[in-house]
Amino acid sequence: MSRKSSLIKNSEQIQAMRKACGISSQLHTLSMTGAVSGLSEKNLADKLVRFYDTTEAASWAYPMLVGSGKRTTIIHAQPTQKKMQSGELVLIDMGVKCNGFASDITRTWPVDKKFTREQKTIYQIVLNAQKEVIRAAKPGETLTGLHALSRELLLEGLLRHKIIGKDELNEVFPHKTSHWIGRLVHDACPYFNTDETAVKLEAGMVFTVEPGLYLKEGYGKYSHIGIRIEDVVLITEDGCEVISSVAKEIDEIEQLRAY
Ligand SMILES: [Mn+2]
Repeated sequence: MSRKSSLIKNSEQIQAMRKACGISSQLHTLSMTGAVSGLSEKNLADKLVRFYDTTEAASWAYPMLVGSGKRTTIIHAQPTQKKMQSGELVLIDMGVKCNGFASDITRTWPVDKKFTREQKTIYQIVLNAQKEVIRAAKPGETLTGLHALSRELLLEGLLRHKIIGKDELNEVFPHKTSHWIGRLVHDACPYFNTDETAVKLEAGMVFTVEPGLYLKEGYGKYSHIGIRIEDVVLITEDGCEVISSVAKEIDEIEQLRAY
């Protein structure tokens, strides 16, 4: 099979990815419902494992990440015994596999019923970038181009709120916006052609859109806020379709948190 042909998924493969995304979406939605204050990250992960056992998922696509409080600023935080506390955020990056195909979804939500004002500000910057990138994803575009758009929007939002200087984006957004996804969560498909131009998006290609901001120490009232929002996107003939389906607007998340 050529490198290009594994980039473009057939209808059976897309069906498998829809199923994996559907189950993972249900798991994420479940994670957001119910009180978690005082539970550990591990307790929350265990709750998801129990629900996973009742689904038709074949396996996890990768080890689940659960970070709370300042651990949301760690890009790959494995769940620990740390207790989730009022005022903190929880970041969960989790996906299952079905019929050999992976999903990869991230959501960030408050331990409490509502986001704080500072959390909302950062969340809205990330969400805006994520939605704008999805709006721009269509045949002929490239992941390189979408990443540039994502960076531009994150920087503009942070500068508007005077949270970082214009040269500081790499410190708070140290990863790419997208990766291919398929049989593997990070599908080993090429990002560049042999002539070094970026691979152009075509109908049937599937990738993630996952901008994030990770504010560690030194950002004043915005310190210790880490937010990533990740969905799985399928390129269609004239645009794209988000095949993961979990609440991501602030009011939708707060409704789920209103246990
Ligand atoms: Mn990912």
